[in-house]
Amino acid sequence: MKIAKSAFFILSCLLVISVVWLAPPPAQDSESEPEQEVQKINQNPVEPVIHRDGDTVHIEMTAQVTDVEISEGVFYNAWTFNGTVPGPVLRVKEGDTLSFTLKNMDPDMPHSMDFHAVHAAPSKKFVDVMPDEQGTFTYPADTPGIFMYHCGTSPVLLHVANGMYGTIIVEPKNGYPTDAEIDREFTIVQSEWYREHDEEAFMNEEPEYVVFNGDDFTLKNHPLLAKTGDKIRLYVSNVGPNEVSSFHVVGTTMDRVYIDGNPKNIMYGLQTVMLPAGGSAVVEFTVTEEGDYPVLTHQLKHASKGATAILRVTKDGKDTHEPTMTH
Ligand SMILES: [Cu+2]
Repeated sequence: MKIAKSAFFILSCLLVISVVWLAPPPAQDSESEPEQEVQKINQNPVEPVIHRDGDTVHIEMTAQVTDVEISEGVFYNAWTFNGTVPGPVLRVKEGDTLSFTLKNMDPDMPHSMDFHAVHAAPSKKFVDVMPDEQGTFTYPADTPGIFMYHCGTSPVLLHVANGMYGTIIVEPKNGYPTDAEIDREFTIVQSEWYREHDEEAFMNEEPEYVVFNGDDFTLKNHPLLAKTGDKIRLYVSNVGPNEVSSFHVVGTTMDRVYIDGNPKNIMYGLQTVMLPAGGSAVVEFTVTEEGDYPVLTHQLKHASKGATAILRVTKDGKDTHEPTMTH
C-alpha cells in the first residue's frame, strides 16, 4: 500500500512537471508585434525669417526633415534648412552683425550651423541645438564674399550629405568694381547625393547624382535666361561633401573671377575655375550670341550625373520654351 501511494505521488509529480514543461511559453512582445516600420518624417518647409535692425541682421532658420525631389520622380528624405536643399540663399553686407537663431524641428537629431563667413569659436557658437529647442548666436560678417554654410553636428559628413547646406553672400562694403556692368545674376550650388542615409556610401562610394541647386533637372527644364550681349554674374559654390568642381561655361570665357567672392581675389580670362569642396567664386562673363550655353563641372562624369545647367540667351531675354540643348 505504501509503495502504491509513493508510486502515485511520483506519477502525479511527473504529470505536473510534464504539463508545465509542455505548456506554451507566455506570449512575448517581440513575437506579438510585427516588425517595426520606420516612420519617415516629412515636415512642411518653414520660411526663414530675416529682418534688418541697423547693422544687425536677424536670421531665423529651421532645421527640419523634408522629402526633396533630387531627380524626376526620385525623392530623398533629406535633413534640411527650411525644407529645401540647398537651404535659403542669405545676403548681408560686409560689416554686418549676424544674430542667428536656429530652431530645431527634427524630433530625433541635434543640428547646428557653421557659417564659413564669420569669425567665431566653433565650440561656443557652432554648437548643437537639441530637438525641439532653439539657439541664438551672434557673430560679425566682416569678410566680403560668397560662403558655404552647413550643419556642423558630428558626424558632419552625415549632415552635409543628407542636405544641410547653403550659401551666404556677404556683399563687399564698396561693391565689386564690375557692379554697374552686370545685367543678370544667378546663384548655383553644386553638391552630391549618395544612396539615401547610407554612411558607407557617403564614405567610400561614388555619388549617384551630382547636382546644381539640389536636383538634376530644374535648370535644364527651366533654363537660366539672358539677353544677347548681357554680362552675367554667377555666385557659385561647391559644397561637396566629397568632390571638387571644375566649373565651366560652354561658349564663353570668364571675363573676371573673384575667388571666394572677395573683390581682391580677381582673375581674368579663365576657362574653368576650380572650386574645392567648401569653396566658392563669383564668375562673370558675356554672352554674345543667341543660343543655349551649358554651364557645368568639367569633371564630365559629374556633369553626366546631373551637374549641368542651361543658360538660354535670346534676343529679348525671354524663354523660347524649346527643349534645351543636351550636353
Ligand atoms: Cu544637422
